[in-house]
Amino acid sequence: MIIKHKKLLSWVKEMAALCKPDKIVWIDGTEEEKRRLEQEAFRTGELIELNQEKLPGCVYHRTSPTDVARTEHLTFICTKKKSDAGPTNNWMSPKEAFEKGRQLFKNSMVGRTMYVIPFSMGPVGSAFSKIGIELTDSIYVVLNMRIMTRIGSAVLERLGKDGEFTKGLHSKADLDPNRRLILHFPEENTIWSVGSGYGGNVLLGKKCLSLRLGSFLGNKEGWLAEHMLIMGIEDPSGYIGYIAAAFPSACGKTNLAMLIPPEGLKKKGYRIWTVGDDIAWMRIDTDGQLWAVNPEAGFFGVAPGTNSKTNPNMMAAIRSNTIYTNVLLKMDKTVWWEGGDPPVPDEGIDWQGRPWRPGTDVLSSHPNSRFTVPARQCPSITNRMEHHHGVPISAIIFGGRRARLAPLVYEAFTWRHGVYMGATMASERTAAQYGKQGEVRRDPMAMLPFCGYNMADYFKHWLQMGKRMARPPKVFHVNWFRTDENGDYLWPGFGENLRVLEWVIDRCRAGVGAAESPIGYVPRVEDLDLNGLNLPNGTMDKLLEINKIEWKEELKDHREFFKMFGKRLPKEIWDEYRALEKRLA
Ligand code: GTP
Ligand code: SPV
Ligand code: MN
Repeated sequence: MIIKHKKLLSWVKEMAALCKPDKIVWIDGTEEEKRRLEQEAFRTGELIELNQEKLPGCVYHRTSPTDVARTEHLTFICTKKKSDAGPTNNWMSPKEAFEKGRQLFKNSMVGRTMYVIPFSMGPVGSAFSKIGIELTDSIYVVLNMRIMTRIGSAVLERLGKDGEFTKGLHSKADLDPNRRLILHFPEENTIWSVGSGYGGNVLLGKKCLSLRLGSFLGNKEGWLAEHMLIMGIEDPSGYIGYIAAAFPSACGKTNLAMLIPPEGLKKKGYRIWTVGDDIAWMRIDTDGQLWAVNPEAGFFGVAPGTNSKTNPNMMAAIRSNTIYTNVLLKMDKTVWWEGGDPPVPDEGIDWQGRPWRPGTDVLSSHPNSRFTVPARQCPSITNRMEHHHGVPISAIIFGGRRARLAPLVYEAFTWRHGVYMGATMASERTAAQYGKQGEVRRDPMAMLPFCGYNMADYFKHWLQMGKRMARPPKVFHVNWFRTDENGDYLWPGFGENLRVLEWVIDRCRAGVGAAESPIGYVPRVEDLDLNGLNLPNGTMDKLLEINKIEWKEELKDHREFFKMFGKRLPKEIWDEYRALEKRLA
């Protein structure tokens, strides 16, 4: 391979001088290269080959037991001014961060190979795509990037002699959590990640580029980079309404994006088209509408809970060419996880490499164990995957895990109210990030861990986007996770969620009814198609209930949260706060 890009060459040289790899390999993205890398990883034990008859093209990987989720406390936004990172981000000055980083990267690749991965977020050659180069000492990372992004020679060609690219440097180093840092330099278009081998920390195209640097750029250039799934809902007339939905990590994006319609709705003629399951880049086009693309090419999905009932599309997708991480390895070299398809295996090797048998408290798979699979293998994948303009968005949906308070679904009165709804999102913490599980924390637009700049400015940007659109999407909030007195979910979720989306899409086309409440428009029970669902009497009332006393308590928390942004918080947010307060009075 002849590289014509001088800046790229000199940067690779400089980083190699720091990390001191034994050799440098440029990734071309071919099948032959993939086989070679797999063979090498099988030899070293970095990967285990799975049963090629039952799971063709599939491999297995275990991360270090102290390296199984994103580490938000070790993730930093390194802008010159601290105030530009804002109160919700960890901040370090670029000077200090580069110095600390250099110490950790120094000689980190001795005895290893440095792989140079050219990758494109979005179709190669689209004006909306972004190119990055990731330097890494991990074959696991190369093979994951190969699925999650578009990689190889075509990207380098597109970059030409002097194209712009994000400079990504990653080293596993010694995987010591005390020597781990995920550093973002939005002003330098640079990402440094060291000491981890876990997905979101090391697949630098994903959260680091597409969301943290992406959101920073979006604010500058007038577009949105969001932690959202994108899906099309084809109704009986053949019309496809597209929605973008933001739920925090491990709160149901992947599952919703590829749901199978329940029998009754299928008979009516409903069909789902999956566009993306984690990230949306959204722009206003000349038609004054919001259009969305999924910059990724694969799914990095949560394994536990995935089975042929909850997500048949995903089960079909992950039968081949899939990387499994931190799940149970069965004796026949296939895989299983908690909430996977029956039967529960009699024995296996657990995610930490120890013999496992059912019937004890020990989990076979880490709760944040995952699979990496090409999006094109999903039976419901849209044929618009390579379309540069993406899809037009009719509705934006926010949601979280709330055992109480938030009803099944409600609709914002206006875009501005919708921004307030997104800004006040909250959810119980899940296994996708370190920290106390189950604790409710505010997570605006599901972007708390991913917004690469001051969140007050982010709210302002959202408000301005609304003003620039001729017809902004309607905004909704959903909660699939409300529980009863015993802590059991009231709503069956998964495919049944389409009953709620039907109402959402019908609201966008101004057909179906709703009742006005202090927090927004809420469907009456008769506005939803519940045929065939057979929920116990009173369940729907509980799901749609709005408890004013609880909401007044919640409002206090909104206020506390917003206070941290001081004067930088847009006035419109306080206006919405007061309007809600009044409606609840
Ligand atoms: P990230 O990849 O971390 O961003 O997560 P995600 O938002 O894509 O979440 P995902 O769809 O992988 O779901 C996470 C967990 O929630 C899985 O264990 C699912 O089985 C469960 N889940 C998803 N949808 C529903 C639902 O509608 N109801 C219930 N009760 N659980 C759900
Ligand atoms: C998330 O945690 O939101 C994920 C998985 O999508 S990770 O890539 O690890 O961030
Ligand atoms: Mn995610």
